[in-house]
Amino acid sequence: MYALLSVYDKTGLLDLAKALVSKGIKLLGSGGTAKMIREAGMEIQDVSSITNAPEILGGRVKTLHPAVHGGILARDIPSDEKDLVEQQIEKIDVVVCNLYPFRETIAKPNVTIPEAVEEIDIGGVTLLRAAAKNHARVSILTDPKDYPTFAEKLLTNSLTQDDRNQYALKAFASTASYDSAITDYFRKQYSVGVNQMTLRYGANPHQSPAQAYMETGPLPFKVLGGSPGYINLLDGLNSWPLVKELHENIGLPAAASFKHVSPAGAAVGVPLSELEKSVYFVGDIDELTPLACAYARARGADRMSSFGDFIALSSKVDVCTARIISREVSDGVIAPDFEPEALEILKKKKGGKYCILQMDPNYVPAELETRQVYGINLQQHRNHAKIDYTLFDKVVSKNKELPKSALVDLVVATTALKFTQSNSVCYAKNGMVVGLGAGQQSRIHCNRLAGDKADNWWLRHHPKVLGMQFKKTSKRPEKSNAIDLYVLGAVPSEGTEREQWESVFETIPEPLTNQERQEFLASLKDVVCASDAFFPFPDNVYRLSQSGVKYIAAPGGSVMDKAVHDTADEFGMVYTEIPLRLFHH
Ligand code: 93A
Repeated sequence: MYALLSVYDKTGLLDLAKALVSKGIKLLGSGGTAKMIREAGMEIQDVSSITNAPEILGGRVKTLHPAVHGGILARDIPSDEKDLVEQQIEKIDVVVCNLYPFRETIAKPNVTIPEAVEEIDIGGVTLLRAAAKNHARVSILTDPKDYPTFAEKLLTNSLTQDDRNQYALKAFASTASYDSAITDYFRKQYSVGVNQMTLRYGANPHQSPAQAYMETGPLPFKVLGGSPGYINLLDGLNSWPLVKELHENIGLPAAASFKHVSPAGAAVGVPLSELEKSVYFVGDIDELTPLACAYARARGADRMSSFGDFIALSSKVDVCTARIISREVSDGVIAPDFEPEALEILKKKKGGKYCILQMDPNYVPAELETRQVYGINLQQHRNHAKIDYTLFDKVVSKNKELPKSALVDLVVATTALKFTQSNSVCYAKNGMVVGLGAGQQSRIHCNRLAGDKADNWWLRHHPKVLGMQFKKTSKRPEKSNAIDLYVLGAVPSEGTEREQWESVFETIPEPLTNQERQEFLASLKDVVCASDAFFPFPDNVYRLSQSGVKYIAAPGGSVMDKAVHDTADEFGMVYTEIPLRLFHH
């Protein structure tokens, strides 16, 4: 019986060798390993004595030989036995191997590619793989921590097939992670900007290094301007499929305005009335393209949240859309293509640092997605649920009338939820998100947040808001802020905040009375609401009724489903039960 030992890390080697020898196992070793064991007074043959070939190429070829791999890979079957006899090869039952320190080498400062290359282990990986493949017979030890228990089991004749299975698994994992370290290194050497992109830092400035990369093939986007950060990519890669799916499923260009991996707004290119144009701060633009309509709506829904957004656009960016973007505070944009003049406009933003990503519209991500949390891999099938009109076929309320416009809004709201941090509830109208509650632990809190945002959105259509006289010098964010405080009824009656609020106006607006607010809110009608999971109690329906919601889409499954549906019936609402839960994290 033979054991082959070839280790870079020689920890525990001598004790293990002693155990093997005392069990009557003959030892074979590669150069340095054999030398150490021999010097400790134990008998060991050089690998070259069975290969009849010396180590060559400065050690690059030590154990790569049929006499070694035949001895490891042979099964206990007649044809393999016959081959071994013919070739005069002895079976090897134990392989002990760990690899050249590639990771440690590349971690050193200023290491050169030739230095790194020399640390790529070939023969050792082959030993590990061959022995792991033949674990039905061979024990493969790669972790010095396993030596003592192995020795113990060997000496007490208690080594089992399960032990060999576990050793093999460890060996496979060790070659896999070794290979991924090598791939990671060469991606950074040879494929910067193609397969790999180094990021300034991760979610926070103290989280570095950080990178984006593909396991195989190129990244599906090109950077046309700026340099994306980690959160930009999280936003971009969540908002892109949102607009892509909206465009595909509704047939209109779509836009999304993302902040912290949830939409602040999302919309399809439904034309804007003159009134809507002024609510969304685009009243000065005569002709809006469908894509510009989509972005004006996405950005206009919740201007406070959209400040510094990451934008996704489903079609080629035109000059009109680029002009709207150019005057807003924004971090970046992802789109399938850009008209040359539009690109020039965007490239001038943020002193040339505006992040512009061109997405490959034909890119299809892998079916399985894996992420790591606290060092643990979590894997799932990606959420490939299609959100089109047919999703809303099951109407459980008495009122079953679903006009086309409500269906469009249901697709918008539900698709937005698919890419919103849960829990989430979304109100939509006129092809756009008008209120979105994201990332709340309680559904009713989510719903209230979404409803309050929808109210805020609607109050911004009030004649008193539209008639506001701002100073020419007032900036767009200042106006958004002032309007927000005004419609919320949160403008203080005195003090510095009051003075600051007043300072943006040419003429100080009369306050919006409570009665005016209530009367105007009562005129909000035909709003759609979607929820990423069931409404557990009727309280949610009461909240919906206060913001003009008429159409609901939510999955069923609550013990209170009937009570929830009955409450919707009280308000004459149309309640569609969708067969999908849409949690997203
Ligand atoms: O350069 S190699 O890839 N060529 C080989 O044929 C080979 N066989 C074993 N490196 C090879 N090894 C590695 O040598 C082992 O993985 C181990 O890390 C190291 C042990 O060398 P030594 O016994 O000379 O210290």
